[in-house]
Amino acid sequence: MSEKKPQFSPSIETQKSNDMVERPETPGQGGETHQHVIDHQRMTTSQGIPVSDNQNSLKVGPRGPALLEDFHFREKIFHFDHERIPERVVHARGYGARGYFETTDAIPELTSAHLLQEKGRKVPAFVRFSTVAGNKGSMDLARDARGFAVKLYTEEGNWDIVGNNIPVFFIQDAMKFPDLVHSVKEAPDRAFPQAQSAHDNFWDFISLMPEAMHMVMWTMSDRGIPRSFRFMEGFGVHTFRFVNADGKSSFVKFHWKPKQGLQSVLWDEAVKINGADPDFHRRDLWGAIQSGDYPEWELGVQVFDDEFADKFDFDVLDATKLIPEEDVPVRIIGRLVLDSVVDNFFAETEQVAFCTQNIVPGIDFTNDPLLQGRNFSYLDTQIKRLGGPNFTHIPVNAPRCPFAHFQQDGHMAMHNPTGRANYEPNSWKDGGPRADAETGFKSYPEEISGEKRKVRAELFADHYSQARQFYKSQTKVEQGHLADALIFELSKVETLAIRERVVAHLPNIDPDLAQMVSDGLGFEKLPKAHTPRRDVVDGLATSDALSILKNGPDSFKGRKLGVLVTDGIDGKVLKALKDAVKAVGGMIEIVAPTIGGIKTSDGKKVPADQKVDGGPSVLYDAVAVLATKEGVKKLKGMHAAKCFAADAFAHAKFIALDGEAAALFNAAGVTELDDGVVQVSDQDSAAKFIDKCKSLRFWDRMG
Ligand code: HDE
Repeated sequence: MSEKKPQFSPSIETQKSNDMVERPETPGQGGETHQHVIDHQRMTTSQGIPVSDNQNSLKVGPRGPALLEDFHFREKIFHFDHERIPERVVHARGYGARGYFETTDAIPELTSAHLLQEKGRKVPAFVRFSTVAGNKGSMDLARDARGFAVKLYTEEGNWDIVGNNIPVFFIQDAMKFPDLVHSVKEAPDRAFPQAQSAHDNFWDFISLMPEAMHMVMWTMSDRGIPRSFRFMEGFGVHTFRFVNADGKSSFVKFHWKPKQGLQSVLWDEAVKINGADPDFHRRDLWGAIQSGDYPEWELGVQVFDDEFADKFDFDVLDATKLIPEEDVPVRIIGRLVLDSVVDNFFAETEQVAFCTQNIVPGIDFTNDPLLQGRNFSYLDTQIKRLGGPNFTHIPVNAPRCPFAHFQQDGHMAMHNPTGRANYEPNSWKDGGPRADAETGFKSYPEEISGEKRKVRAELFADHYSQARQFYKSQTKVEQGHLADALIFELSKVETLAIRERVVAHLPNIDPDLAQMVSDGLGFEKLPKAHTPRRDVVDGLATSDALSILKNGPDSFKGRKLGVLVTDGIDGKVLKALKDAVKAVGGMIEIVAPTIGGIKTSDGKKVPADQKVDGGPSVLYDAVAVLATKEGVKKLKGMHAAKCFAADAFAHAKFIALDGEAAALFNAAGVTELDDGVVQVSDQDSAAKFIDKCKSLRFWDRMG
């Protein structure tokens, strides 16, 4: 066989898109390759050695064997083999973005934190949202709490508020965290189920841990299935301290309030979104930021003193309890804006290392036993994941203010000190940094005494009162969702005794809820209620702040309309809808029988964003169907089109129709249309429809 020419040269398809440039060079011509370098840098190894061929390994002749001396090949494969770092043991699935925080109301009377001394002070921020239970590749719409972790690069160091979208937690003492997490994650023998709590292990654990009942009310409510990261609140959860310049301390709880309003999806939608677009939440955040619709949250603080803490019905150090906003109002002091996506997911989102112990002068911890355990845990996690003590050398974790210390060396040290002084005290002229008793971080000098014992404070034993308050604060629609969620989850539990043990907690929360769930599970009679360790505090005032539906948006801004269209429709109606959505800052996507799009009655081509089976109505906040008689005939033959209509209706969405579209709904089994379905024919009716959509759902349809 001739050795002169290689027998095989792989070709690279050159498909053009906006991101691509034409690459006329033909790679892979073995020894003959003459690599054209057109608008590209010359490829090198990581040692900087120029590469001549990136298609073929070094061989003896075209049919091998391969040679060990191919250092380029060896390095490339070696590096690839080491691309992964351990995923987070919890919150593995997450998505980050950059932005800034700005103080809008200075509070020097409460804290000496430099950032909060003056209105207008602004610092860079990095935020990572996440689910808790699922692995890194799991779907976004799992029923779960969401992580809401914020890193503020302040002038006095990094301040991390590592919170969730739910203001309370499942457990009271960090000692129980590994048990909680083991119970919710895949069972160790079978390695399923993934990213869900609807299984025996989780509910077994919960049924035996009544302290979790309050948080369970939250995760089973619509808070567990947010519409996107942009539409959820964030909470610091624990009680922290503010300390002012005079050393006076107050207690504080942190809240992030989305300017976009709160919004969640229905469970049936969540299940379908997970199939249609498992990246729904990350795609949403990416899309919003890329289109310039920057999501924004207000930072609110609930500040209270010892006197309030002493008279409050619950222990402020107990992370399974919240403080109702009606009791201690939330004062808005700043804004967080996310205005930039990351350059590289791994570099930033994967490597960002949040630590609850990252606080700055003016902020301090309390003795919340969950927080104290966390302060210990996060550093450990970072060392394990990032491989050594120098993770603050990674740009996303590095402070943006000057820093100086005598720590040195270790894996991957990037900035080592210069000069000979690497200890202190020393007498050298350039002797390095010194601690500053005046401005350095000082812990609040709280006086503490007590017996050294493994115990919990007595008030922690109230497990049901706030669960009841939460349930009672929901609208009827939300209460229905919560009951349905419990029924769904417990129906996935195979062991009857576990189902019964969970339901036996519910009468202590609300008898109607207990009965609904018991009936929904087909129990012949309601299991006998567990005896609470402490009497349930009845008559706690309901709190509107706890409901999502009472805190929705006041416009369709940031929401998405999906328009299913067919050939021959009136282009003016489509344009009217586009204009109306645009006018309020919403988004629109065209869904069509083929991705090639359609032609309107006046012959204009309208490209599609989605082929109908790739753009189900669950991906949209509201929908429109514009279809001719012929078009409806075609859609009727497409199962996905009928599902588009049937689901939109079943999910209580607002629906706009033009032409013969009603016939599609008929064919999909929706025989009676209601006030949530409107005809659009011009600018005016389109604008009215979009105005209606600001309530997001036509809940009357759900009875
Ligand atoms: Fe976490 N948690 N956690 N956690 N947590 C982690 O740290 C831990 C808890 C939260 O986007 C880990 O860097 C313990 C409560 C968020 O990177 C780990 C306890 C709340 C994130 C860890 C808790 C949270 C984490 C895993 C019980 C809400 C994601 C990866 C005492 C207030 C941060 C990592 C990100 C991540 C430990 C309880 C929120 C293992 C021991 C309560 C948002 O260190």
